[in-house]
Amino acid sequence: MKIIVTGGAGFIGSNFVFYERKRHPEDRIICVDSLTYAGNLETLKSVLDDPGFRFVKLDIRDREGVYKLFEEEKPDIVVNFAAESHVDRSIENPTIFLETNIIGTSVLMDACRKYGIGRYHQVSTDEVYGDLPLDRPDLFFHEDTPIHTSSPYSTSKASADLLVGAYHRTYGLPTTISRCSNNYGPYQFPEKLIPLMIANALADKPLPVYGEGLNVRDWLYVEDHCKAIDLIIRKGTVGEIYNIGGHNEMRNIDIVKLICDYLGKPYSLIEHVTDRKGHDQRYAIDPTKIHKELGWLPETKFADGIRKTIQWYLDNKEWWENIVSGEYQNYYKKMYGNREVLDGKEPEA
Ligand code: NAD
Ligand code: TDX
Repeated sequence: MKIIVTGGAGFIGSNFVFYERKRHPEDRIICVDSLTYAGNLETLKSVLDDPGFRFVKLDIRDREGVYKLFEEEKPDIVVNFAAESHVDRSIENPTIFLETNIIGTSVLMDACRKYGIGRYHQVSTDEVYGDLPLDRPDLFFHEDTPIHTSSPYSTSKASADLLVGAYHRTYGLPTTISRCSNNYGPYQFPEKLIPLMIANALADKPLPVYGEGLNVRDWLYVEDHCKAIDLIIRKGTVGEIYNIGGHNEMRNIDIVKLICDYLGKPYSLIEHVTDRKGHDQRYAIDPTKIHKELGWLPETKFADGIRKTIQWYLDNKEWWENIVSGEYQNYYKKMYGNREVLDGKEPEA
């Protein structure tokens, strides 16, 4: 089988490429990525010479380029990871989120209609459901929870999901959608909570926690997400949506403290700073459907996953130090320079 994986030079996409090459070496993977600030060819260096792998630098908004590739490769499956993925950036500049996440998705699906496809899979997010209140731990996101977005990022992802549903109903495109909770693991860009805190802690820099840090995220080890997508594209039912999550809810402040503990850094590095605008309170996925229908269960316990992740960042400093020493410095100043430090230092561990 030939599988086009878009966004394969990013965090989850690259982990998916590695998972597929190992799990299904008989399949051919064509990775499409325009290498934005978040894409890194260095990440894919272990597979670049693999005969079952091809890298194509291409923007999913480039209709002509995408059609040409489909004509050449005649893929059986498309898995679309390519996206602008950082909520804070979407608050600064929504336009690119609409262009890549919505228009890009429509270009890919038009190519699937034109050249034919066995499956188009859209990698979506739990953020399309909006948030849950902190004082209702009994509530979870189900596949039929109404879409109710908060940020330009989540709105662009929800719009793409609606478009996928429309292409399925209107044109009969064989689609599936997965909506996953927060991922962590190797190769995550250091703008995201866990790698940002690891990188800052190692440099003894302040750890900027938005507001009180009481917001809750449901963390899943990236390989478990990859395994779920692999099951959906091979065994999932066309037209369906699958929630993916590990029932592993944690408050941001507790994650940051845990990273301090692992690295032997003092909690006094923690700085509570101005909150994210429109900050979602709590995400919590009910993954019953994918468990019952496809037998998926997360395999990596958080204690193991976070240990492996921190160790990966310690062992692969060159990978992220290259990133944080470049353009990222300007991003960091712009994003964090104007955030006020709020009162209240953390007591020592
Ligand atoms: P990422 O930002 O690390 O990677 C995105 C990749 O897409 C990069 O390699 C980038 O170069 C590429 N890309 C961006 N615009 C492109 C374009 N126009 N054409 C071609 N390539 C382009 O993101 P990630 O965290 O790996 O997320 C991957 C997908 O999973 C996204 O669709 C995201 O919405 C979704 N998701 C992420 C999480 C999470 O916790 N990170 C959770 C649920 C869902
Ligand atoms: O410096 C920070 N300080 C902080 O307190 C950063 C970067 C984040 N936070 C908080 C905001 C969130 O409550 O940590 C939490 C996690 O933030 P992010 O890592 O930016 O992730 P989130 O906004 O939850 O979105 C992620 O999960 C869903 C991904 O980035 C999305 O692509 C995915 O769809």
